[in-house]
Amino acid sequence: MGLPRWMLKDALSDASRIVELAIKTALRPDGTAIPDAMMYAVKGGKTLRGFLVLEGAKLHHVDPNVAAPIAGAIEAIHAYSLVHDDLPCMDDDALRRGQPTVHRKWDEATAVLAGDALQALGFELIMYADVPDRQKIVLLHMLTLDAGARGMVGGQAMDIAAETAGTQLTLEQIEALQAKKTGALIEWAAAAGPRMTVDADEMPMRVYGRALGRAFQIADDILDVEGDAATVGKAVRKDASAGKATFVSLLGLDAAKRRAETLVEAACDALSPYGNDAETLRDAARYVITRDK
Ligand code: GRG
Repeated sequence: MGLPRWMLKDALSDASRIVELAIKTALRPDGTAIPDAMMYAVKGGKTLRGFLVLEGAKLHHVDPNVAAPIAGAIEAIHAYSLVHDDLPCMDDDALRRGQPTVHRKWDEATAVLAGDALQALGFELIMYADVPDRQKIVLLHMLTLDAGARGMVGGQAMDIAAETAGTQLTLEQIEALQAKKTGALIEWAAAAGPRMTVDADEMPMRVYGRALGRAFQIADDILDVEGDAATVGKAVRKDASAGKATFVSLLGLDAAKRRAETLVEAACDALSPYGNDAETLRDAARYVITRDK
């Protein structure tokens, strides 16, 4: 079942090209390192979130040129989160996407500022999308919630608090943390397509995005155990060495894999109102748990 793998690969590399162009177009050289550091931080990822925006838009008959700034927006916010997550005061990582992290290539101040500017750019890019004003406000409002203290930042803060708490999190607590830290942006990206149009039902894509986000995070935990740093493009075995509770440490590898598979089935089922038109999104869900980086 499913489409040939090259079709998904092509869709992901198209998404990278579209996202990079949308971001490059909005940047202006200013004699500082910030625009270059921002562009550097955007490049080299899988562009899963940008792809979800573009594919969701296609499913709702929204022109890719209209969706491009919105795909750029979510990847700019995602890139900012990675730049800040890699800082010495957070995860202190030297490698991201197989390249030196922004604070290693430039310096900490540049990484903080490039991350700040990428976050602002995410909101700016939504303003450029040629969608009805009401839809723009919904997209912006939901992004403030999903990226901020009630979403990704809140999840990151819970994660940091858990590291120093002395007691390990339960499975339910890990799920709640991850729903914010990783899940919120993925769900936003999946819901963006229907939100660009006036009367589409956003629920199927939200349910898909929520299940996909949960599967994605379990796959990330599995990659931390089974992955190879050169392929993953960042340090691995970090969870175990930090003594961190994850799906893998609490459930074991096999049960974690089964859980991820069940979530992928749920994600695919949520797309049934779209029939065969959603096959690329179903492939993306399967890819999320079989990826090696
Ligand atoms: C610093 C505010 C702030 C938030 C950081 C998302 C996040 C919150 C931290 C990243 C830590 C991490 C590795 C989380 C696991 C899931 C995740 C977001 C992985 C990276 O996403 P991919 O695999 O990355 O889509 P690419 O490089 O492909 O874009």
